Amino acid sequence: MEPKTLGEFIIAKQHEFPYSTGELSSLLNSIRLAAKIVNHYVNKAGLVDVIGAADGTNIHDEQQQKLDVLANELFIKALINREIVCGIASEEEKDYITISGINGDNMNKYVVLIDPLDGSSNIDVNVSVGTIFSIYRRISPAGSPVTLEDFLQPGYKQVAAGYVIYGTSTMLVYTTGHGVNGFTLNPAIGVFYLSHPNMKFPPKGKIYSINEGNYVHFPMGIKKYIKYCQEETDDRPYTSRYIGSLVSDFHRNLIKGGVYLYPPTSKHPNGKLRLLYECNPMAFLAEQAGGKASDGTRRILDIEPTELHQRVPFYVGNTEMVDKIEDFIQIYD
Ligand code: P6P
Repeated sequence: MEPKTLGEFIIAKQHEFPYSTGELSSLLNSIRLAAKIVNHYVNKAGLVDVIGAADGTNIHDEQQQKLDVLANELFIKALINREIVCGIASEEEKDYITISGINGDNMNKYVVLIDPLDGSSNIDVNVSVGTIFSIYRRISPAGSPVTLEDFLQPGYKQVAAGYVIYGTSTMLVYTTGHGVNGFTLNPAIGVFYLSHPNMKFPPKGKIYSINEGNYVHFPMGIKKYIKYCQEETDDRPYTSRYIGSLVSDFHRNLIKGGVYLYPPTSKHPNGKLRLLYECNPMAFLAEQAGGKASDGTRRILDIEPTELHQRVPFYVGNTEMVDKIEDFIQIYD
């Protein structure tokens, strides 16, 4: 019988995980739980003042915390409680968090990198936001505390990656290297149902997503690509769609076909997006869905990280659209 819920799916696919001792399944289940809790708070964000004025309970206090700080705490708590993770790196934390386990033996095998609430500035205007996660097996010896090297692994060594999108409906989309599957939350009963099995980019993409407000600061190759997208030909102009929330723009492009670009700008000469907990997980998903992710010259998943919060230029989506961007960068930059 085909698995219908995320829980059933994780169990059914457990045999596909390397070292499948059920730990990765349990880790994915902790992310599932945290996603439901964050969803609850994100959906109430607009009501914070009303709720606070009404009863001022500690929920209000929690609600008053910035939602991304709250999301960070909720995911970290969910991950720590499962005794599987030896370290966590987060967009919200300057340094990585060491988790030595209940008996302090540092025997847990996985590290998780997370952007707990990407695009959170959109919450005030009721635009969808997301959580992005990336999972590796530690490379330092079990029994010793997690090290920075455990987090600075190239993206091709990820064992799982995914995102939660808190939109008109809440979805969890993830891969363990065997394709991409999307699950939609039924909030009435708190269950994620398999709604988008085996997600793939459509063969042709027609959407380009970029903040054209930075146009004057873009490298010449990107300026030329944008004009290429706008040319009147049989398969163009393309459609420009930019939400300002990576998870939302990526998710739409995955379903409809398109490419997301965050090039170098004057404010972010290395690009704005973070390699470890934004670009690598989205790149893993993109490749598993038949797409491509590049920094303009290198495959994102091959980049050897040097810092926890390092930024890279990011182009991700339909393979032939990313190829075209690389061609323009090759010619003009
Ligand atoms: P800009 C959100 O802050 C984010 O990290 C991504 O989710 C989003 O795509 C990008 O930055 C938006 O940046 O400079 O266009 O506002």
